[in-house]
Amino acid sequence: GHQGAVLWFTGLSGSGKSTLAGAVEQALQQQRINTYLLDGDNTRHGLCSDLGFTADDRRENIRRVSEVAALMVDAGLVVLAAFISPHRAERQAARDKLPQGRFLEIFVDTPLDECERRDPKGLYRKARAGEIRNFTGIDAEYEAPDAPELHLDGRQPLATLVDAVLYALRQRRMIP
Ligand code: GGZ
Repeated sequence: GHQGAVLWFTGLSGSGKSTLAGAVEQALQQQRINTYLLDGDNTRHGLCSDLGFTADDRRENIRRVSEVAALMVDAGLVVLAAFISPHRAERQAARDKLPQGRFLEIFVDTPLDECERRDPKGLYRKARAGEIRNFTGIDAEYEAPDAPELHLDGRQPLATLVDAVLYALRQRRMIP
């Protein structure tokens, strides 16, 4: 059987990383692979409910979720983690918590103007209006990955993106 691993999706709000992670999870489950999807929706209400969006809070957010991800990998799960995770140092720290080759960094690279055009929750509009502070891409930094295992153009169709992730996993023998 397969071993656990972390698929770490990073990108701007609205880049499509959670949607992609969810679609990849479905494909893995169809292959009977045990998975868990971690994202802001299931961590920021509980484990990280005391944290906001300052740079320090984001660092602590990513530190906690990466510790949880490492525990889940110990349990044999393929963890799909979809967080903006705007700082290189915390993504590197998440990687360093896992055995070699068990961490796949996936940069869902959707340009800011496209994310803003999508604006599914109206957050970019609020950030531009000054109603939300520290918004990634507007008045908070996003450090793009230098050397992700996978650098995807987030404007491609979802099915194309899913196939690219599955191909990378097979190539690395992370899945059969
Ligand atoms: C960025 C924010 C902010 C600010 C609320 N900046 O598109 P969404 O709504 O559903 O996903 C975003 C989510 C980001 O949480 P993460 O835990 O992934 O962030 S980090 O990794 O940086 O800790 C967005 C919403 O929360 N959101 N305020 N100021 N995104």
